[in-house]
Amino acid sequence: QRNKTINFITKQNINIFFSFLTFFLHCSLHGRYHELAPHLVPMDYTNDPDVKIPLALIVNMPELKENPFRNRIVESFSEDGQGNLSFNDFVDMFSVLSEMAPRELKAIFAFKIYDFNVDNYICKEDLEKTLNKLTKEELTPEEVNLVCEKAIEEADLDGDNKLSFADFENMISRAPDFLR
Ligand SMILES: [Ca+2]
Ligand SMILES: [Ca+2]
Repeated sequence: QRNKTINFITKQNINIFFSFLTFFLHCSLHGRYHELAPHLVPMDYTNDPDVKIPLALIVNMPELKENPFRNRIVESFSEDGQGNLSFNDFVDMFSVLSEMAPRELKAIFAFKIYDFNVDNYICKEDLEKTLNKLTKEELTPEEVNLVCEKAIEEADLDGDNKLSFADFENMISRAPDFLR
């Protein structure tokens, strides 16, 4: 019996299993995508229609509704940069937000989310916005200022006073829970 089980777990079978898993994930996500905007999203996706759902509808999903970064999250996955999500963008977003996503991928999107002014750096203003969202503006401006200055000082490896992706990776490697 045991040998039979081991024989069944061949590489090919594992690949088939994952294609099925991906297929089912796509089907269930397509259902969710359709529900968000039944008037925009057709049920039939065989011809890959050029459909996008606006940010305002996506941020109301239960997974995002309570998240202080919901707008930034959706904007980061929006290929057109306006916050509209195609079905592919939508699938990408769910894949990265899932527990199973690789750490590196989560880091890339976390960086995009915190880079509010989209200049590929996290500067002090970006960090201030981040902190204000996380603390629901419970800190005084002086406290926010101090925390952000300190965080940049700690993580800024090349001393240009802002965080590149390399600096950012350095920062989160020292705080293993950060990406959650
Ligand atoms: Ca920035
Ligand atoms: Ca730097």
